[in-house]
Amino acid sequence: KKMKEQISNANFPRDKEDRVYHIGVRVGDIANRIITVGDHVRARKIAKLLDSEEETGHPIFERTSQRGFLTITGRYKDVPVSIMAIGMGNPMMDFFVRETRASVEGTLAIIRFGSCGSLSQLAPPGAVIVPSAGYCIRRNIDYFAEKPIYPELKDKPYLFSGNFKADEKMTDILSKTLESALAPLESENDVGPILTGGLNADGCSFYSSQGRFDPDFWDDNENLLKEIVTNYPDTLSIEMETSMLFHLARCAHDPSKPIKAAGCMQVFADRLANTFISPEVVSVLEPIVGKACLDALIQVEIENEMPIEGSVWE
Ligand code: R1P
Ligand code: URA
Repeated sequence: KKMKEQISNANFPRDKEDRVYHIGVRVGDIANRIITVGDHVRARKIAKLLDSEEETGHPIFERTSQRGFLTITGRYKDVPVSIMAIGMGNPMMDFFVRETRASVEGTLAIIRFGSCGSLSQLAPPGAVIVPSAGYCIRRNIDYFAEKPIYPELKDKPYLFSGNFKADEKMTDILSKTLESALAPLESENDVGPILTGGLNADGCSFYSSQGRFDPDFWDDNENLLKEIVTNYPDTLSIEMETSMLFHLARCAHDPSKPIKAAGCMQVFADRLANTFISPEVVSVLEPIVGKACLDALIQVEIENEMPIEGSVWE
């Protein structure tokens, strides 16, 4: 039987070859410019747009970790980029951002390309939202506990965080790139519009903390969508990772290693009209948005991009 590899350093675990524990990569495997998505299928579709190995003379790096993180690194229009699928939710975003930060030198420019629910009539399924900031809505499990350790936390079933900003310049580049990519399609397909500048909410669940009703559980979330509008009337989108990305970008405090982050989400669920996007619209929209994300990503100014060497590039 194959022995599991020895891991060193319980504080920030890595294997013998220096790969971080959950995403399974090491320095040289990830580019400074990254597109992150939830699902592997979307990541692989975007990866088809990378320059081919024949064109570049460099292999495209690909690794799926035991924990399901997928990293694909290559070049797009000659610029090194990575496409990373991370799964769902704030904890996965935390694994991705921290372990990626530990595996790349210099500035990180990260664009999240996700899907979301819409809380605005201006953003039906097929629209794309480019938020300028985001906050988190967390289920307050103390509200549901018989004996909370802190009784003062017992009165609210859901807690709202403050706002965290996206990188302004990156958001502007992304928005413009999306506008010009989608404009030719908007009249004939159910795609668009692009909405830039509202707020994104990350729920800690797809269900209770996004105001979905589930008869099998005690959730006390009947007023949650109204509370969102009261607390943050500019909210356009609700999903599960983008605000966490903005939050962690703010908390990356080494000035020589900043994280610049922006996000765009295709609207899958209209939470006001209770409708969902069709697969046909996704198949038109997703490749266009994916390409626009790559085109935006390579325009971002990066002061200290890693030299193109290391395991991926040899
Ligand atoms: C839920 O269906 C998932 O879809 C959204 C949410 O944030 C959550 O991860 O994004 P992705 O399509 O990128 O996964
Ligand atoms: N992703 C979410 O998290 N929520 C939605 O409603 C749709 C996609």
